[in-house]
Amino acid sequence: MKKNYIILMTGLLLFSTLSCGNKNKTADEQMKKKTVEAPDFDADSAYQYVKAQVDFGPRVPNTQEHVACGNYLAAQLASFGAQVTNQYADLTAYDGTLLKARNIIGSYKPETKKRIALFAHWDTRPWADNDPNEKNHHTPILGANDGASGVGVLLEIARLIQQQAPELGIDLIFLDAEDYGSPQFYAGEHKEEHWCLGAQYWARSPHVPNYNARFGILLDMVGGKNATFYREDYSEKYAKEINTKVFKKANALGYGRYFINERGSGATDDHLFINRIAKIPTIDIIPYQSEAELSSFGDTWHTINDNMDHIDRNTLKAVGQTVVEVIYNEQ
Ligand code: AHN
Ligand code: ZN
Repeated sequence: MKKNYIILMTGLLLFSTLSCGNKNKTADEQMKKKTVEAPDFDADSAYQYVKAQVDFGPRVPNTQEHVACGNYLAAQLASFGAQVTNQYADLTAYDGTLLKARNIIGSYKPETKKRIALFAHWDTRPWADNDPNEKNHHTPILGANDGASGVGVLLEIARLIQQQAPELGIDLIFLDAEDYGSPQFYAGEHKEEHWCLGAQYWARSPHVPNYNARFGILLDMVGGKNATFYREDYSEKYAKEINTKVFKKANALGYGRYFINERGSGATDDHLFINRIAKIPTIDIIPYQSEAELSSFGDTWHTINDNMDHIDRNTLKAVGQTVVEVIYNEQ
């Protein structure tokens, strides 16, 4: 009896102490804030959306597979209740090739000013130029991880948003022509501007004039087995607080073996141009594997092995659930 009384008193004391910092909020409002329950990210569903893209074959700009997959993605977003914007653009590649590019945007609560932008690239690389076998260097990759994984996670998030809307407006932005950067066998000059052409275009002319978002999250190669994500260096430079928010949340959810809360190296990726040009603080969730033999992005990166055999639902879940919890907890 006495013991229970002590526990009760301690509880009351703790409650009143915690309450002090929030004098303007009623207890009800505070309870409400704590119980924002984020929906459950279904990794099997996300996996199917990854596979559906890979089933089209490589999605290289200026090919019919690319057109077909673009149509599929726009139709999926529409079926999940998003307002879809197709942003078509003729973009010039490193070698002068004109790319018929298409950024595909799915917007929720488009009238709301408080927004979060989630990005992934949907095109795939025309060359497996990092393959151990030189014979494969001119073969297009399937891009199960490099491209499809991020988009698959975002399609699953679209499905969840239709069932239960988060408070903020959300834009799911599928960027094109990320991976047309000059191949390793190209004898000319290699520049970072050769990459991320769709992102550069969107950052200069967003789908909505004067578009802004509180922050952005880019997902790139988020489906690899035993992937480890570090605090990518450009993300740290431009959006440190977002990195902190995401890595804290991932670790609280028990995904600490995927999200290592340490500084990683920098990646020339879509978020770099979104930060520099659109000035939206945006992080990149991208793997870093120092021990990998072929690439620090993992052994299948830009090889013909970037296929469904190397996609792991557990990684999709860790990333997907973390992003879901982050976006549903923004007010
Ligand atoms: C480079 O660092 C050159 N590229 C990283 C961006 C990328 C390519 N993501 C997927 N493919
Ligand atoms: Zn790539």
